[in-house]
Amino acid sequence: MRGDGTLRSLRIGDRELVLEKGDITRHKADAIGNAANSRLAGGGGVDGAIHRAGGPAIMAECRKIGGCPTGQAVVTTAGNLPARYVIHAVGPVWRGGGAGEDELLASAYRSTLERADAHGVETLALPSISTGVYGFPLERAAPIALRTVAEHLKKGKTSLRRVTFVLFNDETMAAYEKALGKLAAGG
Ligand code: AR6
Repeated sequence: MRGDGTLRSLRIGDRELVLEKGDITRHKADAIGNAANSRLAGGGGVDGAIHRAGGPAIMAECRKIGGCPTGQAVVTTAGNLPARYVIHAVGPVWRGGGAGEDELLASAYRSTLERADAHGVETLALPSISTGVYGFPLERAAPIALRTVAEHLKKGKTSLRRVTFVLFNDETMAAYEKALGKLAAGG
């Protein structure tokens, strides 16, 4: 814990939850998460960056799969990226908070973690789902994201050894550091 109550990594048994600032397309992990849309049609933000860096093989598989409901995730190849898989999660569009957004966001992360386990993934990188184009408030999304991953890492049966949130800008990094500090303090 730092003096201001923020934190960059948390050990959970022999597993680890880490925060890092950067571009997820450059991150080396067995799998990286994507913040996709339910048509798996590509778009802007991290989704656009992943398809640009990974090449057309990812979209070819997305087309075959056809779509993914909000709160769920699907797995494709990672194409030219330095990962084996991309796990495309569909977070909720923010509609003011009364439309089940919190639970849908937690569900998108849970589904991603379950898919990772199903593929024997040991190291997973995740973006901050829904907090860009989809408008989910960062201060509300960060504790949900971290709590959901921490709960999963506490489970006896998971292949995951390290989950790293790769956060694109200072604002996002600060919100997650604050939320991780609170989580570690039991909040
Ligand atoms: N690495 C890591 N994080 C990134 C990167 C990157 N290269 N690029 C952006 N981010 P967003 P959403 C951050 O908008 O809100 C797309 O069009 C960004 O700063 O990518 O779930 C999809 O096709 C933010 O913190 O995803 C959907 O239609 C976070 O990634 C829609 O946007 C998520 O922002 C999904 O919206």
